[in-house]
Amino acid sequence: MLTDADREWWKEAVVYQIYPRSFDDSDGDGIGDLRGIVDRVDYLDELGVDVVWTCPVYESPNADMGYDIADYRAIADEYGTMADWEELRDALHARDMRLLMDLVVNHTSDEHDWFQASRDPDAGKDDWYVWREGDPEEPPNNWISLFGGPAWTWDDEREAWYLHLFDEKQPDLNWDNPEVREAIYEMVNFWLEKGIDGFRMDAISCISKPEGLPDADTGEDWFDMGIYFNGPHIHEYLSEMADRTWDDYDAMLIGETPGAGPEEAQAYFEDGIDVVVHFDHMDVTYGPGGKWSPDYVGMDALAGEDDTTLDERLNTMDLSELQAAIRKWDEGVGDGWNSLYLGSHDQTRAVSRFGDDDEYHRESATLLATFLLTQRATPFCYQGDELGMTNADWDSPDAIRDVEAHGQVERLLDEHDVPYETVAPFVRNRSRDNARTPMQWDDSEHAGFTDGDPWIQVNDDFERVNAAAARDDPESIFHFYRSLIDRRHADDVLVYGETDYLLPNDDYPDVWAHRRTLDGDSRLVVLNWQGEAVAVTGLDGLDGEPVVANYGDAGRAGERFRPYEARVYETE
Ligand code: TEU
Repeated sequence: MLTDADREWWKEAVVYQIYPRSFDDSDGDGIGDLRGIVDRVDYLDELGVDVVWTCPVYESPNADMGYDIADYRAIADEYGTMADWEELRDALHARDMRLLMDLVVNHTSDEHDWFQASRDPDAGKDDWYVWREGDPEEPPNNWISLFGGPAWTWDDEREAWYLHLFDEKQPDLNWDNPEVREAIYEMVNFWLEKGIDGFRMDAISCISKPEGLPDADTGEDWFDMGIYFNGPHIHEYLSEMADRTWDDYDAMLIGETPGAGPEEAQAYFEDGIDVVVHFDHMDVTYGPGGKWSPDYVGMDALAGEDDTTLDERLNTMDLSELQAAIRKWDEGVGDGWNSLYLGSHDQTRAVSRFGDDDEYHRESATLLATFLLTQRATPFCYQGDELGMTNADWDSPDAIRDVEAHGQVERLLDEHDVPYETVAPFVRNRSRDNARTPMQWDDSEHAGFTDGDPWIQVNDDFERVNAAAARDDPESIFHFYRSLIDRRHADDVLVYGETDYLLPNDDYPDVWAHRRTLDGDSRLVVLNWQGEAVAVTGLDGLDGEPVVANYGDAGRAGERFRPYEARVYETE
């Protein structure tokens, strides 16, 4: 029985993620900004989302596009002013939406005052980062940065190594130092007092480092989970932070917790984190070698195959693996709560990856919407996914903006003696830049994103895929999202119901079906996740009229499902 005590606003919310740099540019410098978001608040309201999470807009040299923060309390000039931020907060609050921002505290920029002071052993901050003395030719251990290359950089000024799990311009803070923690709590309280409604805690599982910084197990799988994540003091520090900061507020805390499984997540929930963000369902399209390994497709194939075949091969997915990942978290979440996303600023475009962005663009994008919005997890919609934005072409390495893609492409070209064109299809299906091309507002120049030169290329398909066209077309992906968001808001079964996983099975490897049940009421969700029609027999409840369907005609009943057909039924 669902009681009021079970309810939480952040469980019932739909989150919309904004990458400010690429959302809307109000002043013609080619970079999206806060005023641009203010101008689009009505769009967000029309879509019906409840929470807006913006990626970093703090002062930053942008080595990692704002995830390298130089001043936590200042808005970068290119994004506007603190007054603009306050206006955005007020505009959202006036429409009953909440505003979250990234809290990036595993590392700062190397240009942050704290790091600059830390380079000088006499400036009183020598222990604020993870420094090691030693031989300038030999890093303190074998750790590798998540962006490729060693995780250590030698600093000539201090004559010591500093650790960076990400880019060399993102030195890791030393959380073992109480002064560092204190400074972070003060900064968090600064934003809470300003009326922020919560945080998405970036790479939060990385903040506590293992005692003695032992070598990682760099066998074939260099990404040694045990070493990088969930360190020995993580829960001590997080519960201390909760106690000193957000425990006094009704804030939503989203923990980005790479390397944590559902069991580990229980401890994060106890620390006061409301929802966790995991990556298991993202891994299903990567192949055994991981995101940036071309091995399972093969370098020769990359050079030889046509683009469409390559796009398919690089996004091959076993639906049962996807279900296993979702199910593992749904069944393992315990008293906690999951989030669910299909796209983010760190991923390629959902419809290109999990759907068919060509022949079945609308059908597969709306199938993905149905998947996203009918699970027991707070759904996150990434900007542009509600329009079915697609992966772009990256014909020249000069078009690449992302530090990860640059690093990994350099490594690939080094390791395999091939020209850039060979790896370009791989970039198209892996680079985070795909999610960062400008939001497509209309079919005017630069997709209506800017009057200037966009900081990153606009996707070629903007004349077809854009918000103005989508708002005009009642059958659009946008309106499908909008009405499904409405439905979720009105239906406790879709938010709180328990899930039974029905398909895929051996007979239907490409059909997804699940049933949500709450207090005797249930919803059946069936998704034909393939470009072929299929007759699905043996599922109870397909005879009636679906309450959600992505094919608008009378044929949307019974056992026959057309390519990427998605339906939801109310069943007993
Ligand atoms: O990402 C943390 C993280 O685990 C990344 O390695 C992520 O898996 C990777 O981007 C996938 O390719 C967060 C932010 O979301 C990301 O944008 C930042 O670059 C990173 O932290 C460093 O702050």
